[in-house]
Amino acid sequence: MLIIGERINGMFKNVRAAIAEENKEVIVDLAHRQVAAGAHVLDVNVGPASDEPAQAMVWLVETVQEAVDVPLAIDSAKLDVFEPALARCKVPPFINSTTGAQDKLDFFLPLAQKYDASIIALTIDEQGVPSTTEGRSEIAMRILVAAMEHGVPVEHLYIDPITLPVKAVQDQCPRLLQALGQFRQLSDPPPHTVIGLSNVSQRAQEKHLLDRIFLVMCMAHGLDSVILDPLDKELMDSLITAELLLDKQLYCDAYLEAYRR
Ligand code: THG
Repeated sequence: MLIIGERINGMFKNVRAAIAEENKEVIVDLAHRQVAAGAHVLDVNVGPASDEPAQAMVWLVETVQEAVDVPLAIDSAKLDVFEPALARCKVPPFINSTTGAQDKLDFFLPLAQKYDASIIALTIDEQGVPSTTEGRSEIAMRILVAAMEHGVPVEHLYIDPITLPVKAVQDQCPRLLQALGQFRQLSDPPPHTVIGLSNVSQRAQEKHLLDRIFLVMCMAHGLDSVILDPLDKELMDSLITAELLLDKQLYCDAYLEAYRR
């Protein structure tokens, strides 16, 4: 399971303040703690409130790279944020994210190719988020074909079926699970799959329980990468246990400890 740490995101108040004040300490601490807790990749997002997002992202990228040497996932809704940030990454990064819309694919796939980046692709297109599983698979297939045409290998492609809050759209949860299964049938080898796990529990009271259970359900449907809070120890214990029960780790009584070592 590829673990992408979500905590360096301007959506969090302390991170938003740290970016505004260029306070490196908060960012460096979050980078160290997430990697120590098991993150393989760190997502970096300046948040929707930044007025100079491209500049803020460059600062974040440089600050995080002073602390840790894991790959970064450049996470932004604004196109002009990407190239300056990607150009400063010391190890091949992740682009988070393109969609299946043609103009986005035309913009992001050449960038992924140029920077040897992995790319997360949301199954959304000009018409928005499809409500059916088949709609998600169709867009995923279009993304897969476009990636091949641009010389982006399938190993670098992470399809994201888009996780919506259970509180708002409950029926999307089983559809997402179904979509994860279908994405594995698209090619051989199949593209990776990824979700932003915490989306499912947004504004819900039982946030941690929802995150844990949904993660395990997704893993059972083939999810092989996830954006989550690695500082949530019970969540990480659930992830490690699910890997064990899916026969991805060798059993021993002290498997939690063994995994962390
Ligand atoms: N897919 C992809 N990238 C993504 C997402 C996705 N990036 C952003 C997001 N979704 C994943 N990251 C987060 C980070 C925080 C939260 C959710 C997803 C979150 N924060 C709490 C909240 O809003 O309730 C707490 C905020 C706070 O404490 O201030 O839930 O789906 N590819």
